[in-house]
Amino acid sequence: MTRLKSLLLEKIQEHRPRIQKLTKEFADVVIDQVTISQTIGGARDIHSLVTDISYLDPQEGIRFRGKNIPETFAALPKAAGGEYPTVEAFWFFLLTGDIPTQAETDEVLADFQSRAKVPPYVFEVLRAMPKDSHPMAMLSTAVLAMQKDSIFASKYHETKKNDYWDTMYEDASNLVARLPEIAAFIYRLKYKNGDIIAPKPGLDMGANFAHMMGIAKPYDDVARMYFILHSDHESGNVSAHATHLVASALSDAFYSFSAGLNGLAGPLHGLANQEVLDWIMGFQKKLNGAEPTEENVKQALWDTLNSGHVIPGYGHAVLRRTDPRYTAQMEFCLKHLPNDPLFKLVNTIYKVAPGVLTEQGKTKNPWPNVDAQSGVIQWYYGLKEYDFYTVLFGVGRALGVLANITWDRALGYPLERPKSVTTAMLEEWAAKGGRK
Ligand code: CMX
Repeated sequence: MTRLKSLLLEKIQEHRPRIQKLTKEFADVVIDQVTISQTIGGARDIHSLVTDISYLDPQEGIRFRGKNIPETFAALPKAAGGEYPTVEAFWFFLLTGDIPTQAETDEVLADFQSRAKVPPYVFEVLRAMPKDSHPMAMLSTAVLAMQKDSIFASKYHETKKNDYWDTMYEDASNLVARLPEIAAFIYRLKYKNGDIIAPKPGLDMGANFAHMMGIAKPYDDVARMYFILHSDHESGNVSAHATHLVASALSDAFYSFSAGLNGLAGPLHGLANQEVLDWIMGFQKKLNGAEPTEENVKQALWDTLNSGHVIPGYGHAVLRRTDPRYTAQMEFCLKHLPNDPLFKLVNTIYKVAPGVLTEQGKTKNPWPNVDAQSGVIQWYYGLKEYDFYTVLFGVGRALGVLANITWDRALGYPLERPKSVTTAMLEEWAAKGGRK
């Protein structure tokens, strides 16, 4: 057993009594109440999910295992010659909450390499898809195609509930290890005439992804930063929640993560990174060569709002400030591409959009989220096919959601099944002033 897996088992055994105590001794303690507005309005802010892998504070932003983004980057072992930690080190940290040593990180790298064998039928399935399939549909299909090899599913009847986490961990690790090659394959198949670049043994995930994409340094660091930043945002967002929900039926990691990817592909969630670039391209086309200014950006933002559309990359269901994932990427841009025209335009939008959204008065959060900044970096390094951007988000998101469903099985979290009501019931409770 690897050090990661044995440490994970120790952590699981330590954690189980805490959940057992809460459910046995404190089952009826009330921690929340639900309003009609929350029931109709997408269950916003109802405290009904548990995870210890990340926590999202509306003001502070994300903490992974208790560490904010700068603390996470500072604490984890860096890639050789890189500025960012390896994805392998981060995976160890997400699963266990411990900072791995270099030796432990190297062991994850070796373990991933032994797992990173994408079955040939996945490439056949991808090649058979219509050429104009969206890259997210391709990624989700590739993940689902691998379900037939799920260890969790094949051993389900012979596995005791207490050990479900083990086969889930095996599937989750296999998936994480294979996703970069699948994503790079989709990219090269779709946009580079099928000129596929084979993986290179010995490289960490970020470096190998950059290699398979055919993009030179420092894209290896971009990939590491990008996958880590997009990994987890607690459990209520659509991709995490969809993955968790499907896994709660004891569906395996392939079924569950494919479902999560389908949610990530929506324009209000992960597809927003594509939408941001689409908005910028449309805006630049309208400018017809003129300089972007605060005035013409403001006008374009109002045009978008007045046409009934959202401003992509702005707003958030939980955050009430600039997303620290936006800030982390902005810092990268300030260091590596300070004079890039697209970066400058994104900064101009940042100056203007919060004011426009505040003046419009609808959104609870006028500040940018992760998607407002992420495409600029990809574009700068030559990845201009922006309908691919959500795939990058998906590869990163796998780390968080697959770590979560492994822990879901370890802690025996049950089938998720909220209760629905009818409109007439709500009307009756509204008239009585509550459900009495
Ligand atoms: N532009 C225009 N209107 C916006 C807006 C934006 N960026 N953000 C929110 N609003 C509107 C909502 O559409 C809603 O309008 P209605 O009352 O007409 O339905 C109103 O403001 C209130 O919404 P909210 O409570 O502030 O935000 P929600 O929790 O409902 O939605 C989100 C959150 C992210 C879907 C929304 O802010 C949005 O659509 N943003 C643009 C898309 C985007 O960037 N998504 C990516 C989020 C990060 C990620 O998951 O990747």
